[in-house]
Amino acid sequence: MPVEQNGGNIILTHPKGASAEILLYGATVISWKSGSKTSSTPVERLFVSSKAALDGSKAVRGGIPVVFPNFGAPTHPEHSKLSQHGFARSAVWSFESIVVDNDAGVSVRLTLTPTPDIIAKYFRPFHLAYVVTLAEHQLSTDLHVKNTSQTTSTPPDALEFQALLHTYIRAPANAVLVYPLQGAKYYDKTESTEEARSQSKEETRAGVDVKKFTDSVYENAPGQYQVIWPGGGLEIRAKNFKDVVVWNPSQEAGSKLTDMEEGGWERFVCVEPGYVRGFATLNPGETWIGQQVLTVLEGERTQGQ
Ligand code: TA6
Repeated sequence: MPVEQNGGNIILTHPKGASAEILLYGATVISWKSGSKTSSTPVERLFVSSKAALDGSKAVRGGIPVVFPNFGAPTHPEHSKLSQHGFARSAVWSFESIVVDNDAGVSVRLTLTPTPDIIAKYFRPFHLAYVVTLAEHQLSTDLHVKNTSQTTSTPPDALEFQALLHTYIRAPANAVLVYPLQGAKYYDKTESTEEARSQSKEETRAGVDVKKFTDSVYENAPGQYQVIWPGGGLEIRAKNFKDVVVWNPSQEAGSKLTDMEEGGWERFVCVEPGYVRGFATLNPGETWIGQQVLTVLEGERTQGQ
């Protein structure tokens, strides 16, 4: 059965063995199991903390949380009542439809429109669609944002937002490297003062590691990334997500997260395509689509190998 709904979970199954599981809560992908070109045995590719709440009580610590309309603490006046990373990852989405179901793969579409809880904190009309597509060795997640305002004011009733896919990649944090960020401008959120955090730096490393507490926001990043470690790897291709965040809390910050399993920070790197520096703007009726395509790299030659 390529698509099954089990209560609040959607389970996708590929004819060649890959699978994915999505919580309607937050439209959070909580599992992606895939083989590779060198091994057909499906392996879990995402990290979800064993202490993560999967009952809808709080945002999932792991998988691919959807961040909208603000990244981090709110900075836009319209987002002032919202919590860190916005409401999309903590709202219950609707399973709208099966978009594709064939030998190449399976695709489902989830949607979110303003609920009373959202309206109480955020007044703008919007329509979100999230299309998750499972192929043999690939998982795509596309976020569609539409400004559904019917206002014909001048200036137009613009929707200003940030969006990011907070992807937790299962990988050995002491050995994983992220390419190609050398030369990219970034902001280091681990700096101890706001002044230092707001100063841009230039990435000098060919491969970015996360052997220490890392929380880096790369602006206008390449849009295609290789996340590799001895014996494994993923490629991330991003469209319209002009920035990318690389995060690992290490023990320093990870041990303070109540829903982070002991030592969990040793088993993942977050590489998060997003539009987080500045705000994307949509006039009434306009739609923006941010896409992330994850592809298993095992068995492929990659940078640094
Ligand atoms: O994407 C990195 C980040 O913004 C970090 O600063 C850290 O806060 C992380 O997200 C996790 O945020 P959360 O709200 O899920 O605990």
